This record gives sequence, C-alpha cells and structure tokens, in this order.
Amino acid sequence: MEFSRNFMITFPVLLLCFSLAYGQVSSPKAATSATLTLTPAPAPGPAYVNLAYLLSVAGPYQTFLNYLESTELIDTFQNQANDSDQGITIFVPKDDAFKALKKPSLSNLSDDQLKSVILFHALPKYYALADFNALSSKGPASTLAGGQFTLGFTDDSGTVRLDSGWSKTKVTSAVHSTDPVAIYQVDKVLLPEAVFGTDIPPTPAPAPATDISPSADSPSAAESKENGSSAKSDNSSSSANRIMNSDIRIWLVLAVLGGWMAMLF
Ligand SMILES: *[C@@H]1O[C@H](CO)[C@@H](O)[C@H](O)[C@H]1NC(C)=O
Ligand SMILES: *[C@@H]1O[C@H](CO)[C@@H](O)[C@H](O)[C@H]1NC(C)=O
Ligand SMILES: CC(=O)N[C@H]1CO[C@H](CO)[C@@H](O)[C@@H]1O
Ligand SMILES: CC(=O)N[C@H]1CO[C@H](CO)[C@@H](O)[C@@H]1O
Repeated sequence: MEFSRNFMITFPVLLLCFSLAYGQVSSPKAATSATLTLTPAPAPGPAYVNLAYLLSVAGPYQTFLNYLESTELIDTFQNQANDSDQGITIFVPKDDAFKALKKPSLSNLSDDQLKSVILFHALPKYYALADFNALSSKGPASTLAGGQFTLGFTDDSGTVRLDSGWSKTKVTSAVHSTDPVAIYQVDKVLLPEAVFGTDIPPTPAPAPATDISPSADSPSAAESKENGSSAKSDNSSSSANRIMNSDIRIWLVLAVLGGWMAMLF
C-alpha cells in the first residue's frame, strides 16, 4: 500500500521530469508551408471578377494589393479585367517576396517608376497556363507597363518560368484562371530592366550579378551564400547550450524529487 501510494506520486513527477527534458531538446520546428490556393471556376457565364476582392481573399497578396491601391492602378487593372475581348493575366508575388526584396528595393523609386513596376506584373491579355508554350516561342511579351517593359517566358515541361532580366521566377500556383481573368502566383517580385537596369543607385556592378546568376532554384542559391563560418559557427555552441540547459533542468527536478521522497519515507 505504502509503496503503491508513493509510486503513484513519484511516477507522474518522473514523467513530467522527462517530458520537460526531452521536450526541450526535441522541440518541433514550425514547418511553415505555403498554402497554395486554387479557387474553383465560377460556373455561370463571363462573371465580373472583382480583382481587389479576389486578391484580398485568395492568398498572402496584401502587399501587392496595397501597391495597386496606393498607386491607383487598381482601376487600370480592373478595367483591363472588365474587357472581355482581351482580358488580363496577372503575376502576383506573395507578401514574402516583397519582404525578401532587399538590394533593389521599391522604396527609392519615383511614383512613375513604382507604377511601371506594378504594371509590369500584368499582360494585357488572358493567357491560360497552356498558352505559355506558344507564347514563349514568340519572344519577350509586352506587359501593361508598355513598350520596353517585356517579360520572357519559357514553358519548362508544364512549369511556366518568367525572366525579367533582374528576376527569374516561376508560376507556383494558379489563383484564378477563367477567361478573361488569369491570376498566377509567382515566387519573386518582377523587377524590370527598364527601371532597375539604369537606375540602380549606389552599387550597380555587384548587385545585378548576384541576383541574376543563381537561377530560379533559389534554395541552392541561398545555401551557397551561407557556406561561410558565420552560419555554421553557432550550431555547436547553441546545441551545447541547449543540452546543458536540459541537464541542469533534469538535475534540479531530480534534487527536488529526492528531497520529496526523503520526506515521504
Ligand atoms: C468593371 O465592371 C464592373 C461591373 O460591370 C463595374 O462595376 C466596374 O465599375 C468596372 N470597373 C472598371 C474599372 O471598369
Ligand atoms: C534609398 O532609400 C534609403 C532608405 O529608404 C536611403 O537610405 C538611401 O539613401 C536611398 N538611396 C538613394 C540613392 O536614394
Ligand atoms: C562557394 C563559396 O561561396 N565559397 C565561399 C565560402 O565562404 C568563404 C568565406 O567564409 C568565401 O571566401 C568563399 O568564397
Ligand atoms: C563552425 C562549427 O563549429 N561547426 C560545427 C557544427 O557542428 C558540427 C558537428 O557537431 C561540427 O563538426 C562543426 O565543427
């Protein structure tokens, strides 16, 4: 009786002790996975597509939508979307893509340059994903920003890749694709050469080289940048710290437990 009562008290405490120690070591990493949304096509007829509404509900596109609204280009886009003869194809970068934009940032652009950059994210015509194969063979395509603002496309066995000179990226999901409105998500903000090729402020030479050379497969590019000792040096010390912390924790709990059991017996 005495034993089982003590056991019933000490067993949960031991469990707690171990779960604390191990929980510390093997804390789960927050796996943030991008959710790709594909809104189903509305059934009846050529319905009016409200771009501002669609972008606000379809994904993490708030930054792009904010730029559309602050530049008042939302009307230009919506007008093009309303044109059922031509339609519109929009490449919308995720909010993350704007956050990742460091070297050529949008903050230094004049109003006109900013408008050009935003207009650069749309083609004045509806293209289904299947149309890009044919489009890619016709050379660079003009965007809503006009003449010299062209985007190159390649259809890489079903993956549509975009090349603006400054940024190479690809279509990662179809947000909406019903004639006359197509909205495709892209991984990067599209930076036109016509703006950034001539107006890069302080350090023109190194910036474009590092941005252009690693192609669309950005993970490997990011890794190769982190080969230096700074990225690795904290691995040993931080994990050692964690192990030391959990050791101290175990010993503390065991000490308390020991005192407690001494009192019980
Ligand atoms: C687009 O069409 C809708 C519905 O017909 C209309 O309410 C809206 O004002 C139009 N917007 C533009 C910018 O043409
Ligand atoms: C660009 O903007 C940043 C701050 O946003 C500023 O520090 C920098 O001087 C600007 N560069 C030029 C060339 O205007
Ligand atoms: C391939 C590569 O990026 N190598 C770099 C690794 O980091 C050192 C500095 O720690 C650079 O000198 C190398 O160029
Ligand atoms: C820079 C550095 O200290 N890196 C260490 C990271 O952890 C591995 C494995 O413990 C060590 O071999 C490295 O030296």
